Amino acid sequence: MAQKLSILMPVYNEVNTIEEIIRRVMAAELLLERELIIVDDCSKDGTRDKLQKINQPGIKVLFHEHNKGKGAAVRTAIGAITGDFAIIQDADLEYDPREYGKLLEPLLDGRADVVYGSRFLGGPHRVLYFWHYVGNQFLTTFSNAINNINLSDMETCYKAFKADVMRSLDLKSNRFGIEPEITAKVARRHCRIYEVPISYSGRGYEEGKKITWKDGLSALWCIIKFRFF
Ligand SMILES: Nc1nc2c(ncn2[C@@H]2O[C@H](COP(=O)(O)OP(=O)(O)O)[C@@H](O)[C@H]2O)c(=O)[nH]1
Ligand SMILES: [Mg+2]
Repeated sequence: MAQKLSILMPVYNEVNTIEEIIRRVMAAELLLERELIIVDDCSKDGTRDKLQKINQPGIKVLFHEHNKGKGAAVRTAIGAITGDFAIIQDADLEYDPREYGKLLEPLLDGRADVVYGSRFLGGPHRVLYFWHYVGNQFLTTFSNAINNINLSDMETCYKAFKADVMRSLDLKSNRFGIEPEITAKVARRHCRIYEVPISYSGRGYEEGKKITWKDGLSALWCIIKFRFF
């Protein structure tokens, strides 16, 4: 039987991009079968109405009754995985589904248990905020130091897994702590982690970016928490 990729999409207030990202995910060239699992995290901007109308084979839509955060949405999606591999896909247009093939390669040929798509390995990327870059580098370096690994982009959305590995992580974070939590757990289990360069079409705050310095601080706390507690 053909192998399948489960694409996990956490969504919160993405009315301007949701239709286009779904189109791109379903159109991306892929050697595997695919299923798209969308989790609406109680959007209030009309995204929910759009999602309620979806009735397309290969797309599952789940709804949270309250806003719980990206981590919670990813966890809900994990519960619905039926594929052999899984990847996290944000619902904005910052990451490009045409790169799934590249991300899956080390998983499909059996070298890797987990693959991170790195925005900092020379792929084309939009030039954006200095302090985001500094914050990203700091969080990645700190996480590397305490987990003894050498990632270049811990906070990337594009993390691809063998489905069993993803389920076994038993994730607990509800918000953006999900990224340090995944990283600490795959490092502690000595999963074989690969990185591949990806492109990054970052968006500005005027285009709907939501992450702030407070999320950076909470990520810092999560790095410590998931390593030591
Ligand atoms: N900010 C935020 N994003 C959420 C939440 N729940 C799900 N998401 C989704 O998680 C993904 C990452 O968030 P995003 O705001 O794009 O991060 P940013 O691009 O760094 O601002 C997006 O697909 C969001 O729609 C939530 O409670 N808050
Ligand atoms: Mg984003």
